[in-house]
Amino acid sequence: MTSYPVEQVDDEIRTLMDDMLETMYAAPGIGLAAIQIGVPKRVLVMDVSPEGEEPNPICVANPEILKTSDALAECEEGCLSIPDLTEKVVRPAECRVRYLDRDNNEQTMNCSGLLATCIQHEIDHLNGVLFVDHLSKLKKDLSLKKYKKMQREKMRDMAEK
Ligand code: GNR
Ligand code: NI
Repeated sequence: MTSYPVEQVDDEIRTLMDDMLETMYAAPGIGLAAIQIGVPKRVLVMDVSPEGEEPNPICVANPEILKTSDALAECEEGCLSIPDLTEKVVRPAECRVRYLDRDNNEQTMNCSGLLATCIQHEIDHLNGVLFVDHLSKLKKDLSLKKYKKMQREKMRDMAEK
């Protein structure tokens, strides 16, 4: 259900982070939590740099949200673990996060915009929470129905070919 903290960021964790970045870029996605590749450790990677600009990979272990803004922001979220489904999710617009970087140094990062949305989405994964869990029961039920319908149609399309 919830992922385990790492003791420290050592070569094993750095290799995990590199594997995760490769998987994330290949998907493509803007973030990935270790549990999404079956590793229950509190590790995530992100890159929210716009397409065509310099890549900006961010590697994070043991993230802790220190503070969230009262101001909220709505973002159309998707998740590699729920293919093709997107829904609008409301979250704090800004947050401050403490974490261990790729070199095992403690860092504090102030996040806003897409980065704030993404890091909250990824930290949720470490706690076994998906973006649909932020929807009202009614919206979540509708969303699940929509997802199942899409999956059925995908399977049907595959069978036809
Ligand atoms: O690639 C992703 N895009 C995205 C868009 C809006 C809000 C969150 C995300 S994260 C997602 C990749 C993913 O599932 N990470 O866990
Ligand atoms: Ni996700």
